Amino acid sequence: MKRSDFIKLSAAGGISLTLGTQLLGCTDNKKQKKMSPSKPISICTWGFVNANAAAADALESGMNALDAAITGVQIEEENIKNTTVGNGGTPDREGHVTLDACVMDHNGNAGSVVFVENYTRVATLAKIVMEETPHVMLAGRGAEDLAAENGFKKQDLLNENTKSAYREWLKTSDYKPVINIENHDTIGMLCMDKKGDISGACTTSGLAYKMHGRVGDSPIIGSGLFVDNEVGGAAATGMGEEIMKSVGSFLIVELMRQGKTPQEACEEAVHRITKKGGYEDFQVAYIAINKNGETGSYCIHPGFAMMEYRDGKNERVNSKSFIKA
Ligand code: SD4
Repeated sequence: MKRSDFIKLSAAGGISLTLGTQLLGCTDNKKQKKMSPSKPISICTWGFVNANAAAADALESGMNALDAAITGVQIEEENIKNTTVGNGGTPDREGHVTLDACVMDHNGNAGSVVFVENYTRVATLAKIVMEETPHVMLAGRGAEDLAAENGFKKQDLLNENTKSAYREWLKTSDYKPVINIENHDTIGMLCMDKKGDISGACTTSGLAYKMHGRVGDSPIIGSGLFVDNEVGGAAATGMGEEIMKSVGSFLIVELMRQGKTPQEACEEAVHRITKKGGYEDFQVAYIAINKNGETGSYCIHPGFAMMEYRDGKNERVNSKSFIKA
């Protein structure tokens, strides 16, 4: 059996790798905090079992944290059923699918692309911006030119499903963010490799039926993703406007630097948003990992979960929420 099949199976509850009392399936954050640090580790937003398994597989075979995170999120970029990322992304109000992504490595290097049409592997493109240009962020046409120069396949990202959903939406053109359904399926991933280095990636098509040209938090270093290898990393999903206004991922890493656990830091970052009020209609969720391998996650509304891989187990961890279920 290939290791990746094994990791997926393990996540599905078919095989238990570790000794002790931990069973497969859902765990809560408290239990996670008690786990002794072990490497490698991979966490990601929502229940992306295959993406996290792909990252875990890569990490276990010795890949560095950045490439493992990109390998993981690429599963969702290629997943036609994910209507918030890559290939299956929902269009904006004008019918254009526009993608955003960023990456950050253990040396503090960062790359980002925004408003990219017709190319799907945007986390990889963000890495190219980071490694092969003197810049951190490229937008629109410039990013697309870079993709073409690097042999990316040009494709129409609007497929039959998203096209017909868009036609349906046009009948009312009603715009209201919906909590926890598929217009919130952005993948942010944080990996700690065998050396203990932390890196991350975040990729999205943004909010469904957003205004043409709108860019959210996901490709913004410090908002959708932030990594400081001395401290840890954080990633976000949900209403980008709120995450950007509080620079959520950077905030979480700085709170961890001051001594908060990943769980405490995620909670504080959510509270910075909820204390302003008006959060009834939108979701924000964070995940974080620190240098000791402790993890945490927190969200406004119930229903968010992260995937966590360590010790051969790929588990769904239901997140605590500010509003109780
Ligand atoms: C955005 N944060 O563009 C993204 C949306 C999201 O799951 O997370 N969707 O605002």
